[in-house]
Amino acid sequence: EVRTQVAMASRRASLRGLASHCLWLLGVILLMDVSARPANHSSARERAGNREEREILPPDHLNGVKLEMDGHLNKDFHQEVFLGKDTDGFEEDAEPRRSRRKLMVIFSKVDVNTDRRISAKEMQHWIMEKTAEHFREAIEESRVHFHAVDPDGDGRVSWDEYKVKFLVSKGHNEKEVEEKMKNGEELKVDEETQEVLENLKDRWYQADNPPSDLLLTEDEFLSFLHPEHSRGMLKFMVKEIVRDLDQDGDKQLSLPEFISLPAGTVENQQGQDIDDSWVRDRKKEFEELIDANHDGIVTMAELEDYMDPMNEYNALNEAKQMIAIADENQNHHLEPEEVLKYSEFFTGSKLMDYARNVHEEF
Ligand SMILES: [Ca+2]
Ligand SMILES: [Ca+2]
Ligand SMILES: [Ca+2]
Ligand SMILES: [Ca+2]
Repeated sequence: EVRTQVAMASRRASLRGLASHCLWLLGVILLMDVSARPANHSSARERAGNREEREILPPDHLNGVKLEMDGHLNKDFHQEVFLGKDTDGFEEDAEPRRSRRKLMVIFSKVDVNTDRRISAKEMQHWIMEKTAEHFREAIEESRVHFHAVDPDGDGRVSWDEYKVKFLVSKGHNEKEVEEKMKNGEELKVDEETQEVLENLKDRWYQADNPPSDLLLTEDEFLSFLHPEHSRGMLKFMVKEIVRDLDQDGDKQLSLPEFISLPAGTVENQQGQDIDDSWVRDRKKEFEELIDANHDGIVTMAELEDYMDPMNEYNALNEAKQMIAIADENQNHHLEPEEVLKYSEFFTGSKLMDYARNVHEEF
């Protein structure tokens, strides 16, 4: 069931944010020639898709959720929970001065007791607030997408209606698909599309609350697109991720299973370095955060706790981790200077000359 405490909530960076993110990713890909390399996050192409697909397919990347649908780490997680949907002004270095000021405005909002230091508690509350903001954004977005798949506006979408939309987004002819489905004729779709379709259907069943009629309401459609909004769907997503990574079939993940590289061979040193960072990042995440009882095995329950964006304990852990990264004077708090110095970690953008300007700007 959709969680009510955040029922008004939503998500996802504006299309503008997505576009500039894509450009950035594209730049990285071009620079590093990594098109065939595994990476801890999806490529621009995978993320963007075409417009129709974006509207009706569940996104691979969920803002404020630690793993993507394909089991990749969400590399932007810390920025997403620090900035919420408010990423404007941190997208390029055109106006570093303005960005610094903006960052300091955020700093003073996080610093609730105004002692000019961010404590773990303050950061935890901030993360929870920003997560709720992503929830609200997701709800907004899902509402728009729901109208796109429910043109007659009766508030219910059948699996067949959705399937037609999906196939049309894949380049099939709408009339033809509808005709064939009506007559119970077989549709010719390629293997990849067929596989996606089966996964989507599983997910559709899962999002359909009892009594199941295969018709999704707007709330159910939200949990179809955004599993992070529903306990049942979160479990489903975890199951799928474990299924994809589990090699010995024990329905748990060992460290080697979690860090093993996706298909692709190591061709050169550049590729090797990227593979190394994939392994390093995932090993750290596995050992420090996901495997909560540190027994070397990640159970479905552990993975579910780790991925639950509304988990306060996680938020506190994340808060502590974020502080530790920038806490140069080791006082377990963040001062303005520290946040500015580590602006790339918090905002995704390097804000130069931090030291010189911090006093005049704050
Ligand atoms: Ca404070
Ligand atoms: Ca296993
Ligand atoms: Ca464990
Ligand atoms: Ca500090």
